[in-house]
Amino acid sequence: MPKRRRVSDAFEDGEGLELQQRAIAASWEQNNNCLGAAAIAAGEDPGMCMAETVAEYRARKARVKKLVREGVAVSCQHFKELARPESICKPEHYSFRDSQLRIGFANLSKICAELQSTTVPVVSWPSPGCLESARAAVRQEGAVLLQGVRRQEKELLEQGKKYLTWKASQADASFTEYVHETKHRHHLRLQPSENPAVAALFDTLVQVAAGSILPFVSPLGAVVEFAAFLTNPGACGQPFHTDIKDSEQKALAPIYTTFLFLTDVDDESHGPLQIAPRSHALSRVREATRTAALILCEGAPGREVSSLSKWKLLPAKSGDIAIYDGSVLHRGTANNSTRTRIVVYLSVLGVGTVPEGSTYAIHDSLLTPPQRLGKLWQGAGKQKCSVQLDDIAFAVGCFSFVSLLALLTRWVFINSHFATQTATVFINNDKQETASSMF
Ligand SMILES: O=C(O)CCC(=O)C(=O)O
Repeated sequence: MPKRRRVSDAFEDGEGLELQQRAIAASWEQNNNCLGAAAIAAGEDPGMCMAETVAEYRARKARVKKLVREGVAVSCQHFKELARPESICKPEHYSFRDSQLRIGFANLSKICAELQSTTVPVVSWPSPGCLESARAAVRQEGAVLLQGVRRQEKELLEQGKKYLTWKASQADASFTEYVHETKHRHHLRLQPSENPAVAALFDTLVQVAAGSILPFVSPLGAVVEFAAFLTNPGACGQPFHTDIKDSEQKALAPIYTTFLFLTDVDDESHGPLQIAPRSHALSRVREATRTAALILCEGAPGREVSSLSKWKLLPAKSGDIAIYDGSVLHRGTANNSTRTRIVVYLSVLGVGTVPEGSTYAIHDSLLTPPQRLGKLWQGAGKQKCSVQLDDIAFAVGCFSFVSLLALLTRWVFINSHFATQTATVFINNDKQETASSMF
């Protein structure tokens, strides 16, 4: 009789990992304290599902949002200066302006055709000017895939993968977060102190985020998400969505997510991340692009449309990193393979009014006090950071500039973690309109 494998045996080899993932997926379906338990029992899609009760979930979300609003959000009032042409640091704001709601049919067909052949830029790392290219891609297209950026760190990637697999097998309410298309997916809040590999992954993500998107969020940009996604075999594709809601509010702080792959995503069956280029809030063609994207999805944002496979970030090897703007349309696609896709990610919120909609998948300990990118980068592993010297000078410059500004004003309270709280004013004077959400 063949030996029955136990979940705890599963770390030994690749097959074990796969077996374990299947076991996790099965137990997740049957045993968690799930809002959709009745739906599951009836064999239906559970919809919103998590390992905590509704009351616990609401209380935790209220707490996290309060901490983000009061602890992380920073007034732009004193950083107006940063927007001056001579300044080295120009933090961005979302602006849901767009004049393109009446696009006209001919134009729309043209945009659809163009969009179908558009891909998310891929930047090889290292390569001359890779940082500038990455920033330009995020600004113009809403996302970038950095190929090669951390592929050398094989041991860390392997340790991270094993630890997260183990953690998923113990999923409970204290670290399980909501995720779209829950079935066969895990979304786990992390904290650096829980495991050395998680701490090292946090540092890696901080270094890459600081090296690339710091100019968009300023050194005051704060970590508002640090979590992992495990997408098991059998997971369905998510609908296209944005991580933040459209808003009439002015000077909304942007969110950027740095997404590190711990497993290879070689082809479409492995559940790649898919992103609609130019659909982010800072895109000049946002509304037209979103309309076109919906048309191209044949009216169903979760539908698999072969002509849009160019939007899938492929291939992504373990150690590659995607960076995307939280306002861009994106989704996790179906995992039709036998391989679990494992990703760890960090999201950073810039300065301005806190946007609604983000899951804010973060452990409380990272919000008390808030972890600011400038300070984190100054501390952890700056010496290891593979960014160019001018970026170091840039960040240090920004940091000193902001510090000086902060010291000169009575309004700003500095504590040892560089936390500030004041009223909200905005930097850019762009007219802002609400654009209705398509998806
Ligand atoms: O798993 C992915 O590729 C994307 C996940 C995502 O966007 C989400 O769950 O909100």
